[in-house]
Order: sequence, then structure tokens, then C-alpha cells
Amino acid sequence: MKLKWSDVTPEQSYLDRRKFIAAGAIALLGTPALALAGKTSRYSTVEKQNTFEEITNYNNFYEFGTGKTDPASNAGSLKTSPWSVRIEGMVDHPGSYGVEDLVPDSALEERIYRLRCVEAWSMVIPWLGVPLAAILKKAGPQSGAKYVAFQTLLDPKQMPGQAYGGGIDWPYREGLRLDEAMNPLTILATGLYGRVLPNQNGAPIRLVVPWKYGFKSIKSIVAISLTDKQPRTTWQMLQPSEYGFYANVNPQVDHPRWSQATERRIGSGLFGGRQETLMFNGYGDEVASLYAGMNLAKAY
Ligand SMILES: Nc1nc2c(c(=O)[nH]1)N[C@H]1C(S)=C(S)[C@@H](COP(=O)(O)O)O[C@H]1N2
Ligand SMILES: [Mo]
Repeated sequence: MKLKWSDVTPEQSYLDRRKFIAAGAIALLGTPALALAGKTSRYSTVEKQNTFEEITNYNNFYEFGTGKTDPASNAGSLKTSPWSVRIEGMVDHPGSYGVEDLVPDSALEERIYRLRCVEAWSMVIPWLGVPLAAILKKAGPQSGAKYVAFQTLLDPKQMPGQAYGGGIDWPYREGLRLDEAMNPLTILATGLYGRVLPNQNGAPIRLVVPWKYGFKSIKSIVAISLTDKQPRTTWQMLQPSEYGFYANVNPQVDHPRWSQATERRIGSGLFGGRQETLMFNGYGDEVASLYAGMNLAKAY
């Protein structure tokens, strides 16, 4: 089935996005090779990218249901414009910032990253975003800040999954150590494949932390808070014996109910077989030093 852009987004925001595209992103859409040539990142993989159809029809976004196609079917109820993000806690410049100010189109970089879900499937996704570090530096972290906590929108009217509960204490929450948040691999994404982020992928702004299991990459963010205490995170709150705060991709530390040694690349087909999971999802050169001396079987 061929998916049209107008199918993955409600009519009104489709129109808003047309305006957005007219305002700035036209270069990315019209001549992607040219526009992105100057912004090719050394952090991008050259592996085969998953298709737009795969990336936008096989999702985890429990606010819109627990099935893999539920987000594509249901996320049209999310109103992504206007949207602001609160930056709060231990920063010099707390405030509420519009997404377009926080992440102007002119600042977007392409990052083609592997995404490894804790459920042992993976994809390769060409994100558009900005380093989280750039935003945190502007906000001015105070000297005592050690962690960054993130929250998704809480609105059961727009996010019907929040009305059913399902054991989750909404809103969805995630967190990083400040040094993890400042690592150049960590981005806030507002697009993929040269387009505005589809709702089912966490519009209008989501975190991407490619060396950690996908659940760390929180979607549709409304608050970023700097703190001196390790924040509580959704999956850890739900099942602490299975999901930890760190959640680094690690083929040697199995999930209590399944092996993490291998993974299934979405789109490889029924007979595509499985591939070996890489330590830190293949990003060890950039991030292994963050965990020097730590026992990663305990800090899972
Ligand atoms: N708010 C929120 N963020 C979320 C989730 C979610 O259910 N709610 N699911 C996570 C999980 S488990 C994964 S694997 C990724 C999937 O991102 P994708 O659907 O864009 O591939 O989003 C993560 N971010
Ligand atoms: Mo996941």
C-alpha cells in the first residue's frame, strides 16, 4: 500500500505544514541531495534506510494504542501546532518556547540513525533535528544539574490511550544523565525523510538517543526539566526489573523474558533472518566512555 502524506496527517495541520514547507523547508524537499549535502553528518550510518511507509506504519506510541499500526490510525487527533516546550528546573533561562523558535528550520541537520527497540526489532531512520546540547547550552544548565527529565503531552482527549490507563502513570516520562543529554549523538527531531515529523513518530518534537533502547526516545515533548535527582521514567516505573534507567543497547544483557543478542530489521522480510545486536547499537566509539567503570548488567 502506498501512503500519501495527506493520509498520515489531519487536513488542518496538513495545511499548516504546507505553510511551514513554503516558509523554509522547501529546499529540503525540492532538492534534498543538494540541500543536505552541506549538512551530511559524520554520525550518520550508510546502511539501507527503512522506507517512509515502514517508519510511519510500524510504531510504538502507547498514547494512541498498543498495536504497531494504532499510532498511524489514531494519531491524527493530536494537534501539533501551536506547540510549546517548557524548559524548567535548574537552568538560568527557564521559559516556554515555541517549537519553531527552539528548532528553527535553518538549524536542522540530517542524522541517519539505527533505532533499536527493546522488543528486538530495529530500523534505520533519516531524522532531521538539532543536537539537544545546543538547546541545553542556551538554556544555561546550573552547576548542580545532573539529569534531564522529559515529559510527553498529557491530554486524554487528544491522546485516547491515556484515557484507558493500561497501567501507565501518564504522562509518558523519560530521562537522561546530563552528560548523555549533552552527547553530540543526542538530538531533538522535528522531521524525517526531509519532511515534518508525522504525528505517529512523535510530532512536533521528540528525542532520539540512538545508542539506547527506543523507549528512551520520548515523543511529543512538552517539558524538559533539569534536576539534581535521577528522574523516574515510564517503563522503569511500570516494570523496574525489566526496564532500567540506562537502557543502553547491550547484546550481553538479556531482557528477563527474551534474548537481546540478535534483532530483526524491519523490512528484511520473512526470510531476512536476524542480525547481531551491536553494543551501544554500534555507537560505542562515541558513548562507551560515558559508562567507564560501571557494571552495565546492574545499571541496565
Ligand atoms: N510518548 C511516548 N514516546 C515513546 C513511546 C510511547 O509509547 N510514548 N514509545 C517508545 C518506543 S518503545 C519506541 S521503540 C520508539 C518508537 O519510535 P517510532 O515509532 O518513531 O519508530 O518511541 C518511543 N517513544
Ligand atoms: Mo520500543
